[in-house]
Amino acid sequence: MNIKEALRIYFIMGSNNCGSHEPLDVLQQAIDGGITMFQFREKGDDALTGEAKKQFARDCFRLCKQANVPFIVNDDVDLAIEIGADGVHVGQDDLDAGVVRQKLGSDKIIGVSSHTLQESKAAIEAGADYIGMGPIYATTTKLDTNPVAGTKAIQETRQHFAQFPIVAIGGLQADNFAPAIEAGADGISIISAIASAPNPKEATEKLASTMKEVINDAK
Ligand code: 3NM
Repeated sequence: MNIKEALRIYFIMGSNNCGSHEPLDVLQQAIDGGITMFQFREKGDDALTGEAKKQFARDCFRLCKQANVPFIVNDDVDLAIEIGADGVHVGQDDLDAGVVRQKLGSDKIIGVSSHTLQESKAAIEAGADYIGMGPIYATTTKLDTNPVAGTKAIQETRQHFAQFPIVAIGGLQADNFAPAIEAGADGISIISAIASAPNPKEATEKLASTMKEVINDAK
């Protein structure tokens, strides 16, 4: 798998991100609209737990598998191993990437959230396959984010690691993500611009077509 291409339109979702829409329908629409990777992130208020969480993860994984969309689990390494997910994403307060690598083995994808060049270096040394950097803009989707970072940390990480896969996150939408790509990100991670859109498929198509234009312009 080409990780940089998989990061282009990286949709993140949990059952509590979808408003009145049915979460599996939102995911199917996002897949039909052209997402390139999916992260199962069942966290925060009203998140599913136990068997219900596991069943929802399996249902999301099935939709992703049918479409060849890589399926990454946020934080819950045991769940990822149990269902055979393609990888795990961890934050700075979660398990260390090196420990996750030992548990998952060499052929799974590991992503790490990073906010600074220092954190990026540590994640890369620990064996991460990609890093997620943000929040680029203000977001109301995750309440405990770091302060808004803009694109400076991405630029610094890109200067030190010319080829390492980086995805931007936080408040990104079709009309504002270009600066993150211009700063060196390979793609965008999105929750609300897809999950809260009136039409998730159309919203994804718009993100994907804008991404093509931005990448061509950045060349
Ligand atoms: N992590 P939206 S920001 C899950 O900065 C997450 O590390 C962030 O949601 C970070 O696309 C964020 O709706 C939420 O802004 C992204």
